[in-house]
This record gives sequence, structure tokens and C-alpha cells, in this order.
Amino acid sequence: MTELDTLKSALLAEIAGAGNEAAIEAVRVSALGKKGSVSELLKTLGSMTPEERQNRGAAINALKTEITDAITARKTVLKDAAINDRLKAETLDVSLPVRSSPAERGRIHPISQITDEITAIFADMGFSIAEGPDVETDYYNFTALNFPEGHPAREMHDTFFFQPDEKGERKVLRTHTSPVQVRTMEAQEPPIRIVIPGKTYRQDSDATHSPMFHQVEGLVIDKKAHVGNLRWVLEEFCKTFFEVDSVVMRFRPSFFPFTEPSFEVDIQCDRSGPIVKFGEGTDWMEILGCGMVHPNVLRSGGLDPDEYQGFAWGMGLDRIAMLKYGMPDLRDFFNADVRWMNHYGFRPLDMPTLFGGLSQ
Ligand code: 2U9
Repeated sequence: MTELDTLKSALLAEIAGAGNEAAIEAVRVSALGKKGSVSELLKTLGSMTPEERQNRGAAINALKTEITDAITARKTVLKDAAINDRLKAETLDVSLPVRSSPAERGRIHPISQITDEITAIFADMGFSIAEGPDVETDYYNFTALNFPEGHPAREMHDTFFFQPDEKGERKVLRTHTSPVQVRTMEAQEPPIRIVIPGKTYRQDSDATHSPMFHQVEGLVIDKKAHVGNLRWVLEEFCKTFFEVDSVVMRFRPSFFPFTEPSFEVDIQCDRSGPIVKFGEGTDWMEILGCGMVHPNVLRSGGLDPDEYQGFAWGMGLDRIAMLKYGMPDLRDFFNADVRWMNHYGFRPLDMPTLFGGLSQ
């Protein structure tokens, strides 16, 4: 047995014994790699005489071919075996229905949806969104807004008061988002055009009142803002929000400490059927309050009422959402019932926009 035969038998045995793809690759490198046993033999061809090359050279080349073929064949077997093992281990039932993604299953709460709808409308008119703290000082919630000390209007708000702190100051849960407007007037030069969505709190609870509820308020301040501008802004808002071409609105005189004159605004509608229809009918529904900012409130915000004037409005979101989406009881909003959310909630990727539609 020649030395080549011995090497061949050893390599063929190694090839047959390689149990996986890594092992056969190791055999290939040890035989055919740069410094492999067969490659080393091939390197000796250069120094052989032509006669030697004819015999021994041909034998070395034949060995190389045989080993290469054997390795290739074993590799194929091992690769197939590896695939079969994987197929056995990884069972995947391709006939199962596709599981919906969290973005599909999740729902946007109607209050978030209505907040997005309303702020989208005012943002389109050039308003910025402003926010402020839920826990307020008595000053920002009442005094700066022209509620005199001891005035019954403070009690009318059914305020949640905190225990007085060490300085005797009694904080409140804000009863309206109006403190944010005062803070904005202090911080920002007119012209001011802001909308303020947020949580508000009053001690009240029944089918249409919740101790925590939501408002959107708005404020415009500049040198010439007047009641005509106020009417236009609110009419444009209502047309877009209720998705009708025209609305009839009724401005009734009212009283708020922070506005003078003040109005309550009704929108004409048809309440004869199971759902309220806007832009038609002979009924009226109150939707918001508004007015020209009281000179005392302008002064609280650091503005001279002889130089600046403005208008403001406020609306309760929860009742408007109940109306628009046809929900019977406000308390369901805050029960965190997933079945209710599946029924009344909105799909997360259907963001309300003026061009894409608000709530379809
Ligand atoms: C500043 C000046 C004026 C905000 C206004 C109303 C009228 C109003 C109610 C609607 C239903 C509250 O949720 S509700 O009970 N709000 O009627 N709000 S004018 O006026 C302001 C606010 C801030 C500095």
C-alpha cells in the first residue's frame, strides 16, 4: 500500500465519520485547505521530473479529485439531514389565521379621539395647543379669572380643595382649563391664539356628569379681536366638527366672571329621531359658552385692556362626544371595559385630519 493509498483511506474514513456540516468543513480544510494534506502533495509537483510527474503527479491529482467528490457528496447528505432535522423541530402551522398586530387590536378612547378632532380643526385655523397643571393655585383658578374672594361662583364650581399647606395656601384641582390662558398671557406677547384641551374636576356625579371631565377652551388676544371674529371661528369650527355645509347658531346672553359680554351658544338641530342631526331641524342644543375677555382678566395676564382685547370660549368634551358618537351614559367612559372600548373606540392608525375625514 502506497503512502497515497494510506492517506486516501484515512481521509475517506474521516469524511464518512463527519457527523455534521461543521465537521465536514473541518475535513475539507485539513485536506484541501492552503496547508491541507492533499494541497501539500500538490505543491511537490513543481519539483518533479517530467517522468515522475506523469505517474506520481497523476496519482496525486486523482486523489485530489476523489477526495473533493467525496467531500461534496457527504456535504450534500449532511445538509439535507440538517434541513430535515430543522423541519422536524420547527413545526409551523401555516393554515392558522394571522394574529392581528397590537396596532390593529388597540383602540383609541373616544375622549382622545374627540380631543384630536377638535385640536386638528383649530390647528388648521392657526391656533397653537397649550397645556398646564391639573393641580392649581386658588389664584390661577379663581382670582386671576375675576372670581372675587368669597364670591358664590367659587362654590358653584363644586371645587375639590386640597388641605392648606404650611403657608396656609389651599391648592385646588382645576375646575376649568382657564388657568392655562392666564399663564399663557403672562408668558407670551399678543397676538395669542391658543386652544387648551385637558382634564378638569368638579364634585358632581350622575349619568351626564363625572367628577373628572374634559374641556377644550380657546383664547384669542390681539388689538382688534371682536365678537364678529368670535362668531366666525365658532361657526367654522361647528361646520367642520359636525361635518355639515352650514350651521345656524344662536348666541344667548349669559354670565361668566371671566368674560363680558358672555354668551351661551346653541346649535340648530333635529332631535326627533334616535340620533341628533345637525345642520337641519327646528330644535336647539347648547354646545358651548364664550365671550369677550373681561378687562380684569386681561390685567391679571399683564395686559393693558386699553391696548388689547380678545375673546374666549369653553366646551365640555364628554357631553359633545356622547352626542356625536351616540353614547347613552357618561360613566361608561371611565369604566375601562374592553368590550365598550371595542365598540366605541377608534382604530389607532385612523388619525383624524381635515383632509382624511375626522371620525370615519
Ligand atoms: C381666560 C379668559 C376667558 C373661557 C370660557 C366658557 C365661556 C364656558 C363652560 C362650557 C361648558 C365650561 O365645561 S363647561 O362647563 N365654559 O362656557 N369658558 S368663556 O373663558 C376664558 C378663559 C380664560 C383668561
